Amino acid sequence: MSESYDVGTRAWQPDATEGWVASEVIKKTVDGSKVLLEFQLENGETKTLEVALEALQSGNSASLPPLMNPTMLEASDDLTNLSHLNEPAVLQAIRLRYAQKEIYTYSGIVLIATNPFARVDSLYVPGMVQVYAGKQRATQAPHLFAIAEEAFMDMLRDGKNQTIVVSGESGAGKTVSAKYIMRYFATRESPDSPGSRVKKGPEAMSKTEEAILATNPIMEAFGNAKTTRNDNSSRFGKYIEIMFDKGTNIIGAKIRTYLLERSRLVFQPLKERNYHIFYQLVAGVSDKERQELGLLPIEQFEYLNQGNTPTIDGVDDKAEFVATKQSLKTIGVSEANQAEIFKLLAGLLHLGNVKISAARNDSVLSATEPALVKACDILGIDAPEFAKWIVKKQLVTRGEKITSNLTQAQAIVVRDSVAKFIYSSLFDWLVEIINQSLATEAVLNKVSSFIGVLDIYGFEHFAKNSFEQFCINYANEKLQQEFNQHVFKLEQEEYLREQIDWTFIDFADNQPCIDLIEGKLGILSLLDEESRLPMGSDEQFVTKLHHNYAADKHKFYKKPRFGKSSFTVCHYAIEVTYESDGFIEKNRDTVPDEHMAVLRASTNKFLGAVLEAASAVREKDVASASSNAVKPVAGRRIGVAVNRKPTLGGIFKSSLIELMSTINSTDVHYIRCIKPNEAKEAWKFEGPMVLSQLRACGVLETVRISCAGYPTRWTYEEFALRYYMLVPSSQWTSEIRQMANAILTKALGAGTGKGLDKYQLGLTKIFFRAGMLAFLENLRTNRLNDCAIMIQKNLKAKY
Ligand code: AD9
Ligand code: MG
Repeated sequence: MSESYDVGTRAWQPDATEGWVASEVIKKTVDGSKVLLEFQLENGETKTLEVALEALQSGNSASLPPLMNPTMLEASDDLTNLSHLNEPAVLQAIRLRYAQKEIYTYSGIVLIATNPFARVDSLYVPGMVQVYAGKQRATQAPHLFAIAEEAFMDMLRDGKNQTIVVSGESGAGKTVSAKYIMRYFATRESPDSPGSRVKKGPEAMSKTEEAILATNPIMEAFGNAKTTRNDNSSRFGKYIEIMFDKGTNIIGAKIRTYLLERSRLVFQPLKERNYHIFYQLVAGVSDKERQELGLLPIEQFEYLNQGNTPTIDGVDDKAEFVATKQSLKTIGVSEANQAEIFKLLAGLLHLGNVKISAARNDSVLSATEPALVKACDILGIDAPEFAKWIVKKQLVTRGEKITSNLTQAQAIVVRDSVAKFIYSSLFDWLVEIINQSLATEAVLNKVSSFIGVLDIYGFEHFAKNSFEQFCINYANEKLQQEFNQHVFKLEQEEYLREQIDWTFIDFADNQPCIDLIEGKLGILSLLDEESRLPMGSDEQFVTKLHHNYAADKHKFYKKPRFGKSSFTVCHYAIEVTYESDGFIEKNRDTVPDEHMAVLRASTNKFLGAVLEAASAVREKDVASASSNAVKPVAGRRIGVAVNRKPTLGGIFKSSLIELMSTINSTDVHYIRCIKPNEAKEAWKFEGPMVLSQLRACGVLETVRISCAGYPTRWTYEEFALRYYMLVPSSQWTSEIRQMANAILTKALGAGTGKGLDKYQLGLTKIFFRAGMLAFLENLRTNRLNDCAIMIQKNLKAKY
């Protein structure tokens, strides 16, 4: 067997730059109980390895290099077909396929999509929808259309709602994939409609389908921005339900969004930008509007120039503005309302330019400061009152009002908090408008089932990780748990159905890590507690965390060796250390009451409507947040002025719980997007980077799960047809099971007691352990070679 590492055996050696490098055994020397293996590496190096004979025989040595697959399997379009299911083999399959410009590969039920960073037009031409419509997944090359089709067919067959979860790190291709999926549904003809399965072109789409597709440019203009990792990075999570009626016509859609990055509005790191819409606005308005809104060049707006990159290569903000306006029109936002939106945006830009000066420890802001006047004018708010509450704060203690001065830095924080609040309200309002237009009462009454597409930020691990990464990684823990349970359930259900002998195995459940974050005494609950103290601070928060979980009190928590202000969570993908700096402020996410009063008194009716819609959305969130509320910990003293406003962490938690319950009530399909290189270069594949993503998105974990079970399965017929030559022709029979048994006995020693740990006989299929397929293939190749030699000999003897 190849596990004995005989000469010629191919195996993987670790490599710092490539991840792994191929090698072959060129010499094997047995010396008593020791074996010396000599490898020739593909990169020209050689390597020797000494192992115990016993370890080699049992295959139980961690030091043995992982085996390579037979060449015919190496670039398999489904990883679960690989016989040796180890990390390097998985990586090799994806790498080889990518080199052949095949960006899609299955890993069982999961579709892995490796970003080409180049247009692959042939993959998405309208005719491609035809190729996948109405076909079984296994009959076509891997594609996201196949996953979309499968969801569609499942919905049709079972009448059940479906979800397609698209995940991956920033720039991996989630949003592009999600858009292609939406387009697939919009351009696929419903089965009971006459004519071809694919509509002729965009003109054949219904108004509703057009409107659904129009939500993409809108959401991207307001929620996407250039970051260093992606020129069009989504700064929010999105779940869109595409609604179908009984006849499987698309009749509407509903969008839910998660945690828009608020800080970007007021701060952008170097080489990054604010939300696209601002640059579109400045580039695209008419001269008249520019005059009215007092729009300055981008360089002169504080909120737009911090990243020092006003433009994006290959993007024409002016043209994009036209497209955004067109899309707004398509979903029913009138030009008058559009003008109101742009006015608000201009107001925010002026707000960012308000100069607050310092006088000793206090801040100073005159009600006649030009940018302030302009901003207040546009927003319809009272300038003196607004200016006052930017430089002062009011505390109410025992019925008494005490006003104190803010420092310059504090005043800027307050100014920015108002701007962030207005922008996130505008974003919520937009989502609400989209939903009002696409999920009307009439639609909701008619909807029979939906397919949800989740485009949500993947696991994040940077040099510095903050509150946003904490929330994002928390979301990924929840999704990972759902994924693991799903994969396990499916796997074990098949074993049950086939009635094979199987003890249910455990998997690395991440529930304890989720408990650490969202549990009764979890990190979010301690964060809320600290956020509600008037004097709550980031340092105190971390001290409490250390006190509660450090020193081995919690398996998934660590106190970092250096720095008092950080804490480490052991996530399923990797350990992440979070800097507590800003956690409290971001979690509170509040605007001072005095400012709320000023805003509510605005004469700008549109602003009033935006705030109202946003507060309705918030109230809904709060209602569900308090039903999952983090209750104050009994016996703990909570500060005097306990503030019961919902926190961002609390709202995020309840929206996640709601999302998970939606997803759990649907059938789930998975697409894992992989970013193959950091530089966003076309067709470049960096092994270590891909490996770490495969690990983070759970592909390697599922591979591990498969290895623990019986990953290869053949029907009796498939098996007999492929391997009949392994038994003498005297044993050949058309009785398929008997035939299969004969082969198994001959090849794998069934009946000798050794068989069971290699395979099991199910009702309709034979289940093989990992490695068995490669072994059988080897036997088959040898047998065929022998035959060929024999035939040649016979021929020679004859002639
Ligand atoms: V983020 O978490 O929102 O920052 P995404 O959404 O995962 O990220 P996105 O879909 O925006 O990434 O893709 C990034 C870029 O990769 C795109 O702008 C395209 O230039 C490129 N891309 C992604 N998928 C494909 C594809 N299937 N074909 C060609 C692609 N290019
Ligand atoms: Mg995206």
